[in-house]
Amino acid sequence: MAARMPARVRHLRALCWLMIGVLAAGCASADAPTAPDDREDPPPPAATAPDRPRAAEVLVIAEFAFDPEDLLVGADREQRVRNDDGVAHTLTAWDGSFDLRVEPGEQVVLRAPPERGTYPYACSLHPQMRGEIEVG
Ligand SMILES: [Cu+2]
Repeated sequence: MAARMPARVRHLRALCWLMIGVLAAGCASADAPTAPDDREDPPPPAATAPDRPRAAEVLVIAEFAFDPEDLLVGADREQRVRNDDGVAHTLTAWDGSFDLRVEPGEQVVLRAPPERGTYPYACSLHPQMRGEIEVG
């Protein structure tokens, strides 16, 4: 039967099947980007949550960082600061409210400013070392 069809009809039928195939492939590829496997996972909440200032019995300097980086301390209160590194560091407030040097292995007392507020500071010897003291 099919062998007796005119060549033009056979070509038309082949063209139809080809177009159906192309359309199906087009639909499949259009669906691909919305497939669940292609979605990016949302970032973990911890990565976006800013660090809150917290109180600490001792502010520890270790590996060229202040811990906690954001310290909560009462106005005019004494705050112990310990340097676990092998080099000296300072806590130098940007506004000059305090400037404390802590030798390697030493523990000292920092007197918090009497005024409430946020006091950013840095180590004057290693300016990339930064922290904040929240006086509340
Ligand atoms: Cu330092």
